[in-house]
Amino acid sequence: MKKLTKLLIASAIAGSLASALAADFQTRIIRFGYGLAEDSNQGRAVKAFAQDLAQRTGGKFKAKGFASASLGNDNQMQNALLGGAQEMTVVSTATLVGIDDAFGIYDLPFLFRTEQEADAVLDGNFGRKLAARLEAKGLIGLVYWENGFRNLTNSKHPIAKMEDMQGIKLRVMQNPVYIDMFNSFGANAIPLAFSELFTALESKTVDGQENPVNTIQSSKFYEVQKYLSITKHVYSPWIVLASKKWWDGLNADEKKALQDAAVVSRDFERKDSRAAGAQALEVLKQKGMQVTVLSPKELDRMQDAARPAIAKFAASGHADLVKDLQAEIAKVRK
Ligand code: TK8
Repeated sequence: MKKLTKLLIASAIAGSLASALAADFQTRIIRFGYGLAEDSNQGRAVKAFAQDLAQRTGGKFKAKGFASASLGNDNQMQNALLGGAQEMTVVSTATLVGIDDAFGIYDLPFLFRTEQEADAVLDGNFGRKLAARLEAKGLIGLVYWENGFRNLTNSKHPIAKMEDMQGIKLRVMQNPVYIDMFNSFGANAIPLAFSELFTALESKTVDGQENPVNTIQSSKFYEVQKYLSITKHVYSPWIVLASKKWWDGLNADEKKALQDAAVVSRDFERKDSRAAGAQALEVLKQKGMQVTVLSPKELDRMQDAARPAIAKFAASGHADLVKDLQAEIAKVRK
């Protein structure tokens, strides 16, 4: 290598090191709680976030993951963030309705057809505007991760059509859109925190639940659920949150490092979740689950049955929001 090139490279490295050093980072411990097992797409992405953040801050920011709702379920963690007792979490957007009921919007059935549509809307104006509403409530919405398309499991019998849901006690998230949707399908919807779900399935307090295949695998629901129905009734996002109380005490460099690491974790998580999701169905079959794929005709019938749930959500002060979202989806579909 020529001397000059060497010199230029050396000074470029020194330059970027200098700017990393010039950035102002305090030593910070970040308690990052989440609901799924450490060995899950959520757990892997929390690790990726912590690693990237440590690198960016010269080791000053230490994010520590707390798996399996050990700091509390989604709602409890949101409250801990509001009070400043916990710095970060990742929760289902559906569980935010207690703080801002507009977050029921993503749970309207059969909105998104592909992950790419969801990415475009969530990362675009619509998703960012909705996340920004949380700031006034005391939460900083950093990025959306993929929970994924939700499917149905139960321990009673195969569900191949809507009528098969009659009388099934089905756990849903603590969110009125889910309760209305599954009641309109004919199931008996029972809201329950995710952290109590395995035990409820095991003790047959509930017969079934609905979640993406990744979660059915990482939460070992195949041990207590025989039948899996591929319905993809909702594309479910997770949202990475920081406590505003804590956030307000950070300087601009620190906030930027968190935002940038969150984006890196988002891209990692979506890729990882999609790769894992492609394998999960085979794994679940090997574990003994019996898989039924619902026909497009049955899914259309479910979509029709759920229309009143959508109308009810729109009528509860969210008509414009529903219109905005439908317009955004139409735009990305073109
Ligand atoms: C994990 C939950 C979970 C969600 C649910 O804490 O509750 O069913 O899908 O991922 O957020």
